[in-house]
Amino acid sequence: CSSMLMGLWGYFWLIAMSSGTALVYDEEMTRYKLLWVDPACKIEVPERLTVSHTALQEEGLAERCVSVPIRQATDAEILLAHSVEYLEAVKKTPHMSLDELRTFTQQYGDVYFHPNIYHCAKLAIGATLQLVDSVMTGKVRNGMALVRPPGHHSQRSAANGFCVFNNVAIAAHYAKKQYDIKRVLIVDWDVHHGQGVQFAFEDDPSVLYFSWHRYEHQGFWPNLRESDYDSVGKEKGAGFNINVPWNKVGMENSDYLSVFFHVLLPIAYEFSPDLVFVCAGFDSAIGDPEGHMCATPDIFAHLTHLLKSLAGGKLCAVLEGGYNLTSLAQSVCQTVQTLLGDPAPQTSELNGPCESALESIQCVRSAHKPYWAFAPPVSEPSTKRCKLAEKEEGVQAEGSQKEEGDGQKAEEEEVVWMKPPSRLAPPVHTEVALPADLEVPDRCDRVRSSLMYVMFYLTFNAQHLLCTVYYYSQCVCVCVPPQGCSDVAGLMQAVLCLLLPLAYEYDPGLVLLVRGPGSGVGKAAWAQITSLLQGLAQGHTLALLQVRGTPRDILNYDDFFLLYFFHASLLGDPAPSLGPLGAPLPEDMEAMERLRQRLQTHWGLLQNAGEQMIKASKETYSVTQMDNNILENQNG
Ligand code: X5A
Ligand code: ZN
Repeated sequence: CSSMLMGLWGYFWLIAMSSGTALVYDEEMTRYKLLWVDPACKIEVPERLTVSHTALQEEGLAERCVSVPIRQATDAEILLAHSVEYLEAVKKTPHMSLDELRTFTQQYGDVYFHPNIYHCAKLAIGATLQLVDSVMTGKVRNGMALVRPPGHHSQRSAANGFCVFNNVAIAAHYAKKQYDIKRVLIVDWDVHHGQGVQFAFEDDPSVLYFSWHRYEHQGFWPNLRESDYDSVGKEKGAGFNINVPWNKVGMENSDYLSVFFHVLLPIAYEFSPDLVFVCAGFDSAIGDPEGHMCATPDIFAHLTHLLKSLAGGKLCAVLEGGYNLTSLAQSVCQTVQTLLGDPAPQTSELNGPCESALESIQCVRSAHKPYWAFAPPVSEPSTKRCKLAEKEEGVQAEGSQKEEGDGQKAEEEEVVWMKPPSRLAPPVHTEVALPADLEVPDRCDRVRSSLMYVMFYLTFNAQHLLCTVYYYSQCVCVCVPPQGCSDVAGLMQAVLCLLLPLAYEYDPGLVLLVRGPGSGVGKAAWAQITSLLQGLAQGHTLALLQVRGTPRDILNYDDFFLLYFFHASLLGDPAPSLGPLGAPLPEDMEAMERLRQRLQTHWGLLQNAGEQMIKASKETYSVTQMDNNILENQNG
């Protein structure tokens, strides 16, 4: 019996998810540039690609990736997202004179053409499609395409914002057509709104588009009303477009993570995509002359890590913006290193999001409440606030104008930040302690440290273990699913909106994961929790699997499968998708919300609504009074 069961390790290894990370890049895409003077376009330079690729080589990351060749996109592929007229017009650009190119360019916003850009644009799409094929056929698990020109601003019949064709929109159509894919998630973490992607899928419930972007109450480019939080999608696609406007510059790591925990991840888990695209623009990182945000390059390791738990790990990252060459190169490395599976760096000094970010979070959550199973907001969200934002617009526009000016000054002053320290993966990834006569699973080492062995094998007692670990390592995060989460939807809600934010803010040095007998949590959910929590403590995780009876009783099918899921997710295998989640039970929802409210006074990352707005709706202010307060705050 024992040997038959142990043979199963091999069987599981065979059916296990594909491994490897693709890197799709070709120097040819550096061979076009701005040929005239245009302050709006001068930041989009060929070096953006070369510095990113060189950094990947210097960090030894490029050689660890599977190098996938690029190709040109066909007309049919371009037409998946563009009109014939537009394609035919762009086709003429390689033969145009400089003057003709300038005139052609002028009909679009913030973009430039070059005799070789049409060629590069076809390669950028082709590179993205090669990445999709590599991931979907199982040649690799995930990957990144380093491309120029970027894509997310380009529309059906228009170039825009340095973009000629919409690489990711075409790839999403392509993936749905070529492979049996029902749901695609596009996460656009570029600092600009990818309005081209929004327009492409606005009425399509099979593609969920998420974007955060510098907005400043419509004061920032592309200055669209449609970029605000209330553009939730149209008709059948209502609820499948998520816009998070940043109304102030200087957003930090905590603001980005807050939006992931309280907006994107709960919706993404409920949606359950079959494939994830990232519109990976790094102008949302510190030092960027466009974004003026303060999130550091290592945050992209965490954003990537959190997204890897979706769609069974099938993730395609495609470069969009990013104009500070130092910040760009570092951020690309953080992203690729996380795709490769190295533990994410420690995230110190996290706290609650700023007031402006909280307002945005509350607005998005209330706009999407009709479509997704959010916990009821703390207070009835303010139609008041929306009115207020409109009334404020005059004042705000001036305000943002001023900030824009300050921002430009800051750029000249040059922002500085620390280069992320190199991330070292320990030589042994996962050790397993099992009774001596049982074979350890593939790809694991048997625990060698006698301390660990004693802890696991002899005590087998959670209470005792806790004390021991606490004594030896000083930092412990104890993870207990809150009482009452009786279904997987409720459990995941608790993990995403309570456990993760709290754990990230606590910043443990070790994660201890205890699974008692009869925990009621299913195997796939355990795999999810195990994967997600590995973003903490540099991946240092101690999983304790308690089984009934003596250690030898582990030889029953159920425990064996559970052990398999545990060890696979500890090794970094993608957790299996849980499938679309329904709404948690109302009583679980209430219990979680009460807990969240109680804890948010101590843990800022648990907040999901603005201070002022909570006060406002509690005390039923008159609109005039609110206006006064806001004006006072602004003056103060
Ligand atoms: C891809 C991207 C930005 C265009 C900014 C124009 N485009 N002001 O980041
Ligand atoms: Zn951008």
